Amino acid sequence: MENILLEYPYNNHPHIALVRLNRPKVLNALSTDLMQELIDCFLGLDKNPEVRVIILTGNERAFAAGADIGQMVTASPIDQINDQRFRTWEMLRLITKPIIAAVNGFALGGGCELAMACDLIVAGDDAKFSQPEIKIGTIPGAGGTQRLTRAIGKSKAMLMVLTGDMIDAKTAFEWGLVAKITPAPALLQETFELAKIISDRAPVAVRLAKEAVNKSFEMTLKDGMDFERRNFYLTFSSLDQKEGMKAFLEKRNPDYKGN
Ligand code: CO8
Repeated sequence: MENILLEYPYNNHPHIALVRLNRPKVLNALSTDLMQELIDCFLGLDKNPEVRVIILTGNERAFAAGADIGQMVTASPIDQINDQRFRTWEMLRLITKPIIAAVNGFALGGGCELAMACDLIVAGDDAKFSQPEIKIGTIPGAGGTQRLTRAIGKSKAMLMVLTGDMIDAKTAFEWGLVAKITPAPALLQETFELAKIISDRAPVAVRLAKEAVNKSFEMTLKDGMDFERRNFYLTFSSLDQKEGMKAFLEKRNPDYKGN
């Protein structure tokens, strides 16, 4: 892999992997190759039964400053269809394990969209988010008009998408785009602490919960409630559900095996 770095186990933790976007010279611009490496890496981690939580990060200066403008400047619509660059983005939805985006610096355009495609965002207090495509004559193409609107509401999404201007981490937190803010130097440590908490939870239930929350974006309330109920029932076929409830009654910590 040339464009990303994988640390697994991360901090010697057997259930946590860290994936780092690694094109620092271009502020981690998301080239087609980078996205292909990223999805291949995620699919591998998703298949590994030991991995329970994935952290995706960039560097201090940038999470990612967008799709690679150099690759798009002369592209025709047909070029974009032929190189299937959106296929890799679509495949992010296949990952069943939780992915936490740990964002320092710029998360712009495709970078903001990539962070939003993760399950939750933790931001350093220096993080900056925007959908700046309008400033370069185009519009968001990987969820910026859809996920952002669902996260922060129509009026604020319009403000960001129509002006292209950045918002800071505090604003992103207040608007509900970001789950948690940390001092920038502590971002990875605090995200790791959060990942540890999630990795201590019953892995099958975590995956079913992630799936159900994501369905809320795609279903009516009634269909979503039905879907949730089925996943709820499904947890009762796992040994971890028995272990979790028994451990509670026996006043001890559960020992989840992921089955
Ligand atoms: N693509 C390619 N190169 C980039 C990108 C980018 N998105 N962002 C920064 N770079 C490069 C710069 O060209 C520069 O390279 P060089 O040193 O060779 O000149 C280097 O990174 C450092 O950048 P700057 O010198 O500009 O650094 P500054 O601190 O002055 O500015 C900014 C930082 C504000 C982040 C500025 O670089 C910027 O505005 N970048 C572009 C942001 C942007 O417009 N992003 C949206 C891109 S379009 C998009 O994401 C659409 C997504 C659609 C879905 C995906 C489909 C595949």
